[in-house]
Amino acid sequence: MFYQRPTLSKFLIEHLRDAPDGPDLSALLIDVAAAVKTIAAVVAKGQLHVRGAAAPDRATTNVHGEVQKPLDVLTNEIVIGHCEWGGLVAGMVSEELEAPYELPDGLRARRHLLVFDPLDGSSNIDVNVSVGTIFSVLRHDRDEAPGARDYLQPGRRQIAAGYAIYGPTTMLVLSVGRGTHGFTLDREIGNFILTHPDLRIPETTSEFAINTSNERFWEPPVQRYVGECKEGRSGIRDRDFNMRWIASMVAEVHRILMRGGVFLYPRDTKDPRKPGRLRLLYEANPMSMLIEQAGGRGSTGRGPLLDVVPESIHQRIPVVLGTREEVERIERYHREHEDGTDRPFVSPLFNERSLFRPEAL
Ligand code: AFP
Repeated sequence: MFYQRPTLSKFLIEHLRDAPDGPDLSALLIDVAAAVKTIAAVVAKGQLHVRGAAAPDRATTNVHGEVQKPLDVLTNEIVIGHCEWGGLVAGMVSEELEAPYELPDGLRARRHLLVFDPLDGSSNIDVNVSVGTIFSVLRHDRDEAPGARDYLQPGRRQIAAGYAIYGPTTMLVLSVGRGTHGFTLDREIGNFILTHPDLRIPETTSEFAINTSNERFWEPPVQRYVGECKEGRSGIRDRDFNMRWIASMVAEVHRILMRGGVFLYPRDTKDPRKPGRLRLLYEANPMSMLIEQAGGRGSTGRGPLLDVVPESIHQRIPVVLGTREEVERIERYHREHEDGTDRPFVSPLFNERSLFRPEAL
């Protein structure tokens, strides 16, 4: 019967029964879920929420120099408020805070570090498009309070990762290292119900997601891959592709977990100081863990994302993730470009049948 489907709490008790620190990790993830429920209620109110309303005169900027929306600030406070009191975390890193958040001594515990982006895709808030919260849990094995260096662990060391997506339904998708599982918020009983156990990404896909307005800044391997997808059945891929771009990483990753696909936010020359737009610790790493636990692959384009050793807590990184065979093809294109064996993509405008042949110009 419907009321017998596992709740998040039951699922965590079963999956973490034998894990080191299992009960504490379960309790921390329940606190994160409580923060997600609060954020879902605030996001659903939109402009009706006193602090949700856009107040341009009170605009602030975050560590990345990006204008913070009131909800960016409020959701950050909500996550910290729900997760600092339980004596389960030693410290936190948030996209919205320049330095790691240090807990008051009485509240600090040894075990876990919580890293999160409280409101991903916030540029979509004003146009009522799905947004999300992304989180990652790392281990902290020292008695002393964590410093920034304690967070600089490769993604392979995550002990849990997940996201909430605030869409037509509010869902929580998470992994504790034994598969990727989806829970739907039943607002009537206020509980997350396991609705998508053991998510598996389909082996093949004909859907890619990238912001094509950056095309002129992409590196050749990415131009080659996307160009071949756009050529569809008239090119070497021999099938037509579909393109999506929601500008909300949580929504893109959710679509990939539900029906396959590949997401790219690659390194580009638009701002040579930035090796990509997305942040390693609280966007790329948790999403890569979820994707790999569901049978996909997360990559920088040149190698596994989860093996990258972070250099700073807000480090940016190129991201290519999704259906394994597509990500491996993109990695192969990067290798072929670097060893000079690639076949640069030539737009159909310049093929032998067109008037735009280079020698004809
Ligand atoms: P915001 O949180 O500032 O809206 O950025 C969202 C994001 O980090 C990620 O969720 C999107 O995939 C990506 O940026 C969208 O970037 P573009 O606006 O350059 O398309």
